[in-house]
Amino acid sequence: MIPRLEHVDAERVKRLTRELGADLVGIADAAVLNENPPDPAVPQTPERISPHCRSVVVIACRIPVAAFRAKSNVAVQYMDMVVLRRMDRIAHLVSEALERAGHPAFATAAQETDWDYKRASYGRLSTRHLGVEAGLGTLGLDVNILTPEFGPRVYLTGVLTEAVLEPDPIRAEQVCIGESCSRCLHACPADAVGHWGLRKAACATCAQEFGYMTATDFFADFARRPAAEQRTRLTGRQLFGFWQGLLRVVGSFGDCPRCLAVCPVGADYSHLAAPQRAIPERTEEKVARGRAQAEARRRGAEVPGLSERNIRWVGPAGYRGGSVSGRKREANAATSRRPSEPGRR
Ligand code: B12
Ligand code: SF4
Ligand code: SF4
Repeated sequence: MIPRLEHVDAERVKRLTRELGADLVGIADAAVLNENPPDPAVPQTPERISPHCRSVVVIACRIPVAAFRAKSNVAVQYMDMVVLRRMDRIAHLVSEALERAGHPAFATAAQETDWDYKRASYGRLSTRHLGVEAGLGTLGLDVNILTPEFGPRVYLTGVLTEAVLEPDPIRAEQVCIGESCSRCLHACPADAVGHWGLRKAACATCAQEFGYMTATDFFADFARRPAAEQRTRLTGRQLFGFWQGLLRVVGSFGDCPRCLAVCPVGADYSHLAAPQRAIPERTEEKVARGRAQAEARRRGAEVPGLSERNIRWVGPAGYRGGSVSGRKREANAATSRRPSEPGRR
């Protein structure tokens, strides 16, 4: 059943969105999003999708914390898909309610990328940046959006509407603890986490095991093989992976949970502090790199990820850790820092 909105204002729209099951919701002003594209060379802006959009209702749904306590990544991989479907449904219902109340609205595609946007490496909107602009969190060292409630363990989408809704303020404080934590860097199996940046192709080898690049590589190789070898490959693990991906999307993205699992930010981390304390992927070299990055930050060295433009989404006021959630984060960080000392894994 489509829910009804008698009057349309920001508070009512947010209340309805929460009632429909969103864990977090905020409003971003479309004009501000148009003025601040994440990458100006390929502007992911509402006006590029619809010139009539005035506001974006930004919705975040958390990934159940139990999945990160499981023995393998399979639980997170499946939950990712379930959460994304639920989130799309909430966004659709919100857009229907707005439209029936007289304000045209539609939900954006949360996971698709566009071939014309940096050769399919960008979505039409960057939903992380939507989240930051709607005041839900800030980008972390690993460029995930971190929220005080659930850290990075959320997926996000947006409802583009012609309704003029009061926007939420962007956060000036950095939610990420920063270089002194570096747990995402230590845990990354692909060693893709940079200094407020990410090597995406490296990440994709783990996060998209049966993704687009794996599929094109497989078929390019397949075409070169003699018939007997082709027959063997038809019964191999990779084709099975692509089949599962087509069937349930599982495996084509959202495969690697490590930077999400180990991040100590978020009230939900209390369930993860013990099982995620030790980081098996941690190496002395990664720890040293994290320390060098912390030192560079202290010196005020130039860090591209903290450029004048990018700092907007990282939190220009820096990490303060003074809020209630901040104190919790600091306590968690203290727990998590202990095992990072070499020899104490
Ligand atoms: C494509 C994509 C990927 C691909 C990219 C593939 C490729 N080869 O390019 C890869 C495989 C990297 C990927 C991985 C993951 N993804 Co992904 N992905 C997306 C998607 C669909 C589009 C991203 C996009 O448009 N980005 C836009 C650009 C401008 O943003 P950006 O690349 O982050 O760049 C900005 C900064 O990060 C910074 N920056 C980026 N790189 C660098 C490098 C340097 C050196 C510097 C200085 C700065 C810098 O500059 C930009 C301006 O601020 C989004 C959904 C969406 N529509 O937004 C999900 C999304 C970002 N992914 C998500 C998730 C959860 C993941 C994974 C955890 C995997 C998983 N388990 O699902 C990992 C996380 C990796 C990480 N630490 O960031 C969530 C993020 C949720 C969150 N809490 O942040 C999103 C938002 C999906 C969703 N709908 O919720 N993803
Ligand atoms: S998703 Fe995995 S491979 Fe990608 S940055 Fe996070 S930990 Fe690294
Ligand atoms: S693990 Fe630590 S450094 Fe990485 S994003 Fe989370 S708080 Fe920031």
